[in-house]
Amino acid sequence: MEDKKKVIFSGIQPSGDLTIGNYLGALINWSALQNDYDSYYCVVDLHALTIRQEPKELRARTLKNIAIYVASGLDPEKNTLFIQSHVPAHSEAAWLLNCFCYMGELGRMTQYKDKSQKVGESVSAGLFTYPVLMAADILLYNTDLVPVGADQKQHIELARDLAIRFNNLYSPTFTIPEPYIADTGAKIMDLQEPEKKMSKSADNPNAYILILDPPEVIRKKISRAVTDDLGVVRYNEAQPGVSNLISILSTITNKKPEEIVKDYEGIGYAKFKSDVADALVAELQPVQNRVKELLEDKTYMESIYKSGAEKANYVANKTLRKMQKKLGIIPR
Ligand code: ATP
Ligand code: LTN
Repeated sequence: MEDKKKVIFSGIQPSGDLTIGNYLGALINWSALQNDYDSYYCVVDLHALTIRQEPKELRARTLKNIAIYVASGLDPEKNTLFIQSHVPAHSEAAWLLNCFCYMGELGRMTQYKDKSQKVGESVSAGLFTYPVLMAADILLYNTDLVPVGADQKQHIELARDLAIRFNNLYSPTFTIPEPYIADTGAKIMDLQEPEKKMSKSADNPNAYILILDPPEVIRKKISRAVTDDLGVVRYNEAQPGVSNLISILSTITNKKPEEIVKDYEGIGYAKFKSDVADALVAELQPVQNRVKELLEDKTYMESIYKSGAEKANYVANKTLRKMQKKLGIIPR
């Protein structure tokens, strides 16, 4: 019997090593959902190409990310884990959707505005149409829910708008996806400039902690994290650095920020920071050990992403054929 579980789709770009922002804002939420949904999790290598990549590093990181997905708790038997470029329907559907997306819509995307500012003159057309490829990723699987960090909400709105536009112009083709944004850990901030989101492509390595950072590096980065001179552990806008460390601890321990604030009444930043570092190390060490084991087992890794791609291709091609048929493209 076909089960009627709702469909989840999400992805992370292999554009840099994954940070605790990716882990606490995305991966642990994904694992919590795996028994109740039909889930597709993708390493979006084509999205990473919107910024220049070193081919050797892109290859290594794509595999490392699959290993991190599994090590963070995603069971390859329960979830479809695959590499975006292994499912050509994503590129084909993105072209079709490009023909329905307005320049104005893409120009309003804040991620594009931020990233294109950084790149300057040499900003690629790929970076501009990035959200259309993302819409294709999502819509091909009849996705109901897209678990992402808060920064991705605008892209999902666009995927919804494109789906509605296509459905109205032709006939119902796509499920309209909803963003799924967890309350805690939804946005982990940069450790040096806590007004900014922690990002794997930041220039200063002290700004982020990588999932695979060794314990001593994690401790050093937390001890150097920017705080303030108020000296009290409180969760509020006036103390973005401290509040970010509270969010991190809160997500790992499943305690509410207010409880943590209470726990640290009268206790200084040094002890607080060292507890945050200990919690992170304890959380990440088993993940790191498992990643190492997985990367040594090439055959198993290959079996994961190949069987994932097989299933994904089947579902994605069905949707792509529907789109093509409605648009007047002659079947192959
Ligand atoms: P980049 O720095 O290359 O733009 P990124 O680190 O923001 O990338 P993405 O690949 O864009 O990572 O995002 C993957 C997922 O991780 C998304 O769901 C995103 O919202 C989430 N995510 C990334 N950074 C954070 C963060 N600091 N806090 C919470 N979630 C995050
Ligand atoms: N743009 C996303 C990564 C991404 C994605 C997706 C997320 C690409 N395709 C489809 C969810 C669904 C980001 O997090 N930067």
